[in-house]
Amino acid sequence: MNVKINDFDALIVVDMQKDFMPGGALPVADGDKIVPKMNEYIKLFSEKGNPVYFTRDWHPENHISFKGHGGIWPSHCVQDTEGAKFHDDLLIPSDNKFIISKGDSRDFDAYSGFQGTILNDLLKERGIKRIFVGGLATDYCVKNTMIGGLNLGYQGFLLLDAIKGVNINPDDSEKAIDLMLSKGATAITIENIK
Ligand code: VGL
Ligand code: ZN
Repeated sequence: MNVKINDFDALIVVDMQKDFMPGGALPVADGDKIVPKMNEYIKLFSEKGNPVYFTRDWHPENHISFKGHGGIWPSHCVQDTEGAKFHDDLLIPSDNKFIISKGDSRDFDAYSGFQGTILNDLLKERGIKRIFVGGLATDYCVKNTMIGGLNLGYQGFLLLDAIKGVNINPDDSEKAIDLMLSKGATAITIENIK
C-alpha cells in the first residue's frame, strides 16, 4: 500500500523527550532507536512543506501523575529541566513553531496531544485532514493522541517503525496498536510513503 503525501497531511511527533529515553526518568526501552526513523519522517514532511507538530509532556514539579502526588509515574518531564528537553539528535526544523505542551497544569494529566492544547485549532487552521502519528510511548501518549485525532474526525496513520512502548505489561504496545487500528487508524512504515 502506498500513501502519497498531500497538502492536507501533518506529522505529529509525540513526546520524543530525554526522560522517555534510556537513562531518563521514565525510560522507554529502545526509545532512542526510533530517533533516526522519526528524523526521516520529519525531513520528508518538512521538505514537502507539510507541517510537523512536536508534542511534549510538560509537567509542573508536583504534578498529579507523579508518585506521592496521587499518580503512578516517577517524576518526569518537569518544565524547564534537562529531562523535558527533546532528544539531542531529534531534527527540529529551525523555522518550526509547532511545539505543543501538555499536562502542564498540576491537577490535570494529558496523554493526548489534543487534550487541553490548541493542536486541533492549529490543524483546522491549516485544513489538515490526515495525521501521521509516531513517537513515545505507544501505549500511552501515541495511543491517546491517535484516538483523540480519530475522534475529532482526522484520518490517522500510525508510524509503525517510529513508535516504542512502556509495556508495564509485556503486550501493552501490541494491544494499543490493535486498539488504534480497530478505531480506524492505518499502520504504515516509511516505505509506504511515496
Ligand atoms: C507518557 C507516561 C506518563 C507518554 C507521559 O508520553 O506516553 N507516558 N506521561
Ligand atoms: Zn507524563
